[in-house]
Amino acid sequence: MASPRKFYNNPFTICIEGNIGSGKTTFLNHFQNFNNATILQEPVDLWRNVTGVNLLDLLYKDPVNYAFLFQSYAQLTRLKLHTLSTPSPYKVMERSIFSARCFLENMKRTNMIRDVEVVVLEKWYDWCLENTNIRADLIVYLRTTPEVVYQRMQARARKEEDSVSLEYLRQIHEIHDDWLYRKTLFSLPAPVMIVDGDKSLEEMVPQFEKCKDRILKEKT
Ligand code: DGT
Repeated sequence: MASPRKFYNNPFTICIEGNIGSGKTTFLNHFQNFNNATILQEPVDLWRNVTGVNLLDLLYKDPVNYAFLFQSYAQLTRLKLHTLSTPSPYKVMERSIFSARCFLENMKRTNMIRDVEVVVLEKWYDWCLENTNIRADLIVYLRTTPEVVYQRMQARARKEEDSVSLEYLRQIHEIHDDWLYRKTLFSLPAPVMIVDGDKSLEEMVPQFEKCKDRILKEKT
């Protein structure tokens, strides 16, 4: 009889962060060849279909009315991934509950969201951090130039992102940089490894190898 599969409640966790279109999904896919890793992509499809309602679309079409709702659902879906047990000792996640704060910060800076909505989301966030098992051991920051990700975003043409401007990508970039590059915004939940996300797909391969080495070093 086959022995029951072991599950890890507290796997070593790597979060891949970066602007919209910075190549997180592609980078994540390199981990398919990394033994013992469970790869968790961002739950964009869940956001696109909340019992038939496309929340991602509503976020961009009508941010004043839907930013809070979107943010609260994104936070929930991310929390579920953080707390998921994995069949392997490494968990590699696209974004994290931490990066949701970058978007919230931008909503605050641009007055897209009411003060009281920010308070509620931050209370949820604090509660989750204190009362659930959210682990992060390494953050990989795919640092990109806003103009480059703007072009990539236009090329992939995700229909919900029609209205996303270069200005918006610049704002999101600055906040990621404040957090992970200048390290002046939020506290860091884990060490940060910076990867040049402007590079081509082929040039990313050695970067990924470096990342693997760093992970093994951090784990020991
Ligand atoms: P990649 O693989 O680097 O190209 O990553 P993307 O662009 O597929 O994934 P991501 O997370 O940067 O963005 C997916 C879409 O969802 C994009 O339109 C931005 C939006 N998004 C993701 N997380 C949040 C969030 O917490 N708040 C808000 N307002 N938007 C978010």
